[in-house]
Amino acid sequence: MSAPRSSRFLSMVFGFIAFVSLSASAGDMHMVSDAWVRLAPAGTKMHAGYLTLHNSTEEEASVVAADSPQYMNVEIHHSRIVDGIATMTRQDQITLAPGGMLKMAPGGFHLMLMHPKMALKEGDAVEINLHLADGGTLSLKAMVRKTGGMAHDSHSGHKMN
Ligand SMILES: [Cu+2]
Repeated sequence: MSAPRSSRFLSMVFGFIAFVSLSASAGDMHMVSDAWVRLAPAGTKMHAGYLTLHNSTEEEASVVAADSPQYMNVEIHHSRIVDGIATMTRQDQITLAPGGMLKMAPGGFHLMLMHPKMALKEGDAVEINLHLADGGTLSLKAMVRKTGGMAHDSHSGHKMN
């Protein structure tokens, strides 16, 4: 006698769970951690931002663009050493395999935050939006810090290609 009632209750519960997962935006299925922006001397026109991306979905995920209300322009860059000189090149996108992780760090991938609209000091939060290939957006805040805990870093010596 109570069976029909409990099965109806269960189907309501499962229906609710399905609704929640379907209504989650694409961006909710990815995670960003350890986001920070390197503190730069006043007047610096480009700041480097770093974060760790996790793709918790079962499909490839790509970040295709980024922006911030605090900067005129944001690009995805990759640093590397060419003939002993640190250079950085703009990337059209960053792609993560299913379940993949990418840690942006000095000397590798970074967000190039260009032409700040206001001065930043240590402890400030930078709002960053990452736009995904599937149309989703990841919004996050990155803290302004002096370093990311790495003692050796040649980022300041690099120049644009
Ligand atoms: Cu750069």
